[in-house]
Amino acid sequence: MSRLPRRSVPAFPLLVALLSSRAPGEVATPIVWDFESAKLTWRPREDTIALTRTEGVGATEQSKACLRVQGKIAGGWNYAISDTHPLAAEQLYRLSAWVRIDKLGETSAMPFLKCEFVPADGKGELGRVSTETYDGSRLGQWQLLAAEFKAPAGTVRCWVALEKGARTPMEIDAYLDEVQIEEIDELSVFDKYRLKPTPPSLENVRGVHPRLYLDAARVAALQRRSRPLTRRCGRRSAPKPTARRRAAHRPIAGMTAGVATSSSGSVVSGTHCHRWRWRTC
Ligand SMILES: [Ca+2]
Repeated sequence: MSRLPRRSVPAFPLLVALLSSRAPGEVATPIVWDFESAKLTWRPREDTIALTRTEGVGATEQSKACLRVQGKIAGGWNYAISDTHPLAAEQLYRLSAWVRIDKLGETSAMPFLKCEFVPADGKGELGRVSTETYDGSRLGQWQLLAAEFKAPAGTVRCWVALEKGARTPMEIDAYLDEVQIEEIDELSVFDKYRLKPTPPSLENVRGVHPRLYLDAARVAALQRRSRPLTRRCGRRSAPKPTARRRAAHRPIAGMTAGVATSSSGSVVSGTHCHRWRWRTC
């Protein structure tokens, strides 16, 4: 009779890990719902919504078919949802989809796509990420909706949905095409706000905390600028420090002595907040 090993190794997780491992530099195959195949893997959230694979209508030149989403729905968050697919935790992805909305109910919100993250046991919530909403000023036009994200820790699978935007009754007649989730190396959102080129004045202070700009001379200059405003309000000096005002202008928690800025951007010096000059006027 053979003896069992002291510590048995779970075979299924090991098999999944081996199958999902990729060579360095190898790009994962994107998850694509292009609706070119007759097999439909999406389903409506309620029976009052009809999903129809429609040929001859496509968002791109290569597309020969797409998914029509049509009907009224009484509740829930989604018009239609996809099947689930594997997704790697803590990997960067880009979700994109072409959407064309021909008709919306008068009280219907602008739809968008979302990706829902699923844990290994399928229970609980890991969260979700949404694309921007469809631009209602361009009804009847194909629009590319997208979102970039990092799959949260614990993510094993995901599914995608065409979202209503609220749980109230809504009506829609729309088309969906080329829905895709692809791996990316970095989030492009940071490039959107990056100055090209960076002005020399900012380059000189790269890595310096903004609060360090506030030296005594800078604070004095800001104080001088605030005085004319108090005079215009007919108040030349600080209001009498009533108990209510003292409570409202108590030192900000965590502030150290010296000069700093509050979370709202007000200039703070020592233990006195100069925000009262604006608020009392
Ligand atoms: Ca297509």
